[in-house]
Amino acid sequence: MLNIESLVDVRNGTQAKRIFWDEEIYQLELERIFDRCWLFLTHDSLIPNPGDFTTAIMGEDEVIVVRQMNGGVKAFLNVCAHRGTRVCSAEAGNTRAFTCTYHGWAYGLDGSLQAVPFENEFYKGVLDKSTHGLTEIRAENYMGFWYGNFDQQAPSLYDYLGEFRFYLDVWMDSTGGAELVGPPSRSLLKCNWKTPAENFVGDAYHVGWTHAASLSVLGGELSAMSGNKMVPPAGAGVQITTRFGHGLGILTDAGPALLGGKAGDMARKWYGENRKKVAEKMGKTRGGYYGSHFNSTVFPNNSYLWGTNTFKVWAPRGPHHIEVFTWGIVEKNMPDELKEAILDMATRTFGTAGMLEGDDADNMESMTHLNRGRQIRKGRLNAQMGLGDDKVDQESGAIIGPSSVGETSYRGYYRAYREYLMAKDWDELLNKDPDAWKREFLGR
Ligand code: UNU
Ligand code: FES
Ligand code: FE
Repeated sequence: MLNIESLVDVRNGTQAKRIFWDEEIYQLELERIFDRCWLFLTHDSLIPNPGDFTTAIMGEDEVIVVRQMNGGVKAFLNVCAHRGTRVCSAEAGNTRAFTCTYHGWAYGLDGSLQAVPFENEFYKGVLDKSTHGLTEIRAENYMGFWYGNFDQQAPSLYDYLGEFRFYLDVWMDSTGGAELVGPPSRSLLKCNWKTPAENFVGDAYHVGWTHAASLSVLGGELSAMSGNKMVPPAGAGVQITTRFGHGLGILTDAGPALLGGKAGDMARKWYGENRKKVAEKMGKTRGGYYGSHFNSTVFPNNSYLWGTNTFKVWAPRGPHHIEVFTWGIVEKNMPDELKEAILDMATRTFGTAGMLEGDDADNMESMTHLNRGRQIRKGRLNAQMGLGDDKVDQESGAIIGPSSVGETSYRGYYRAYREYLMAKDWDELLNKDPDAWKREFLGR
């Protein structure tokens, strides 16, 4: 029998290696994490007009996200109510209807079943069109970033993000908004979905080593870390974790992280000019975070790097494979020339064929597939760096690890992971003292 409790030791900062391998654990994750958490769909900027749609993946379920005539956004399972064929086989586009390729049933933008070929001639009144629309999914947005949720009991997206909004606002709301640039590049990796999710939530430790070669040729603020020749100043950053598992690491002032030359100067100028305004709008702490490098994961499988400006979904494809979706991030009001330079850098670093994406992939594949071995699979993973130094941040309400390099947000991610896997529903997750997670995390 699966002992869920023992998969994560919260106090001691360790996890069972089996979480990267076992089919049984994977199925439980689909049920208790992907069926109940908010999962990223798209951004307003990618479906601006009525009829604009994009497809997305929630867990292993394919969905359609579509802009309504009234400006709203709806999401549906991408499956025909007749014999179960995909109703939208384009990745994105603009349409007046979704027409199934098999027999031609046609659905409106609102998901209602509008037309059935030869309905009168062959169905003769037996088909109730009103109950054969597309299955609608809860969809909500924060700052134009749309997420979907299969669970009616789940808290609002706003509450699910919770303390994490304090940090998201630094780039989503600082200078007039952020937007994603698509279409996303897509690729397949041979790794468990949590290996990149945990890396992005908390790992500044690997940067100088895993990415040594890339950093040495790219330029930008992080290049000095190449080959671990420089100790990253501990005071120049923090790590953050929150109640529902979202977390980030901040490398202060490392904004145009991998952008060398004139483009780097342009980015530095942009961050420099805006920092004071951000401090006035959001306070001194967040003014200080503006123009930094954020590595971050929104629980469970949506990560982003702000400063290297890539936004990701790690879509699970079974326990040992994922499909990666990568968008570019820009601030809306940046000059076009800067946007272009940033997107070019994002593609070259963390795009599908990006240099740093490739560096990371080798680690993620080995940390997954080594667990084929029964002896290796019995072992545990260590995330103890900075254990004992974490504390509650009074301003944001999150837990903060006071160092640029550490594993606070790894520990927080897996504390939440264990809680989701153990809870039978959202009622159980929410019916708790809102500070209980902090006591569990800090062990006091
Ligand atoms: O590779 C990363 N996840 C990363 C890159 C983290 C921090 C800074 C740059
Ligand atoms: Fe970190 Fe080996 S040094 S996984
Ligand atoms: Fe990396």
